[in-house]
Amino acid sequence: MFCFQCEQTAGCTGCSGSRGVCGKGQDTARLQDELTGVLIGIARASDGNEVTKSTTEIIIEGLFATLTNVNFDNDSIRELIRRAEEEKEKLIPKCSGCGSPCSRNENFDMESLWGDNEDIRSLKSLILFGIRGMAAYAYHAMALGYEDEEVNQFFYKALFAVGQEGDMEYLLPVVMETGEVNLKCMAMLDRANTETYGIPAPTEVTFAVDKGPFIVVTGHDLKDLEELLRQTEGKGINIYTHGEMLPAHAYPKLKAYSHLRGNFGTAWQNQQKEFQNLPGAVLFTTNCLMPPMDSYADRVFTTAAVAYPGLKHIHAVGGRKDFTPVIERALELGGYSERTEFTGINGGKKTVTGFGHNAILSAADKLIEAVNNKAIRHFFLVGGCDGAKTGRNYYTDFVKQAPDDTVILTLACGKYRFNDLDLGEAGGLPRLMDMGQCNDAYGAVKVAAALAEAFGCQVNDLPLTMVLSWYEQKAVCILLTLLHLGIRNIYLGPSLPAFLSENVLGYLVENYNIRPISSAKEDLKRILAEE
Ligand code: SF4
Ligand code: SF3
Repeated sequence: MFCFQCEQTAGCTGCSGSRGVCGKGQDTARLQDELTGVLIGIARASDGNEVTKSTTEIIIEGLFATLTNVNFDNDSIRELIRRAEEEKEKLIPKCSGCGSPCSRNENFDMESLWGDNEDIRSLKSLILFGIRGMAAYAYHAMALGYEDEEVNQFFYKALFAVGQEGDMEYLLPVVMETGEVNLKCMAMLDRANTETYGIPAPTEVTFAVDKGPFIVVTGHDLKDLEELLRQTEGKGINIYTHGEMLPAHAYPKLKAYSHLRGNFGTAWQNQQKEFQNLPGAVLFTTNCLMPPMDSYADRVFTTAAVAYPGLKHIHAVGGRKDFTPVIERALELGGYSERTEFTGINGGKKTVTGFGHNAILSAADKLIEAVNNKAIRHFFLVGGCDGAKTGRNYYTDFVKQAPDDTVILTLACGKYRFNDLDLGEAGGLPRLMDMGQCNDAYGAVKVAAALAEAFGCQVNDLPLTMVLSWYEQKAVCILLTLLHLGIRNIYLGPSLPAFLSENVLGYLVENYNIRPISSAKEDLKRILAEE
């Protein structure tokens, strides 16, 4: 196997041998490559042939399934391969009986990509990993009935490019277009979430678990959470968010369920510790799933693109999901016998979420005034993924050491490093504002654009610095979106992606001044000195 798509890749170069650092086995990695190869085959076969809704669905599902920490289950990947082959066959029925094959519609062999010239491999990886992340967002929007033809068409274009012989001149524009289209995709998901569940508003969320049966829901899919809330109503079961599901508390239509009680646990990499002997059931709607330990595997359920051998999967039948097995397991386990307090990483008992772009921009006047009268000196967007590697305490240190006249905007699961801290206020505004999930990077872009307009400058001239942490492929598409918008001086950590070749990294540094993080103290000093 060869895989280097995530930040924890072995030796900062690539996972090989029998198992990746994430626990993905070589057989699974090979099947994921095979699936990607068929998806490229579909993109090739779509040239001149009309695709249907089901063709695009398998592309989106197939890409999502290959994201880090989503699908470890060979049988379900084989089923995706079967469905993908079937869709391809529908596009090119004549080819199956052809006596002189031209290889134009063949599946792609991913080995040829992994063994390619390192710059080509790097650019193609940026495209492929970027669309894997984007597919996750398109999938959530699709679940709520939202689609965008331009986004859908781009999946074919990008997959085609990955399978195509091409130089930097051909591939670089596709890399940048991935960022551009991902912005549209995140905007679509923002519309889907807010039109379905209302505009998020700042909401306090506690880390305690009440007495009695409960279910912990993790991942990014609000539709699955809503369905579970509906099915557990009046059953004496409480629901707790976990990981990236935390911002769900801020949506009016989800908050309206009184049994959506609080948040359990922190970011994904702590799950093996936090779920030990948990007296409740856990539902994974997306990444990040870690191989479950025996002490809790019998209470973990997966749905949608997530799968792991031996874990019970909740399938959609006729567009509906029946969560009865999860509910029954939660009732069997019974929960804690009394209210049990937990804390965040820094000992805090609660957090506040729900500072989406609407909430922040509704306080725009206050914010502008605070900047003008120097009550707020600088904004930091400290956002992105969390992860297991040491060195990520940089982000906690950074937030703790940021001066009192600075404001921290945050999003995604990396915020668990500091979201239980009480940072007080600056200019009458909270100094720490949680904008939501990783896809709410769209909101951060909107806020930055609105501030630039208000101050009559470019986003790069604002007193705003992005300090990002990456782990998986959603962070890749978000980074590409920021680059597409021309945002410079991004601080990126905890380490740089293994799939950036020296030349490609050189290009990004030269054109966007991407900077690897150093120490919180040094970086803060440098950023504030450059103001
Ligand atoms: Fe390794 Fe990450 Fe790939 Fe898993 S997803 S095999 S940890 S590079
Ligand atoms: Fe986290 Fe896995 Fe990326 Fe949506 S849940 S941000 S790592």
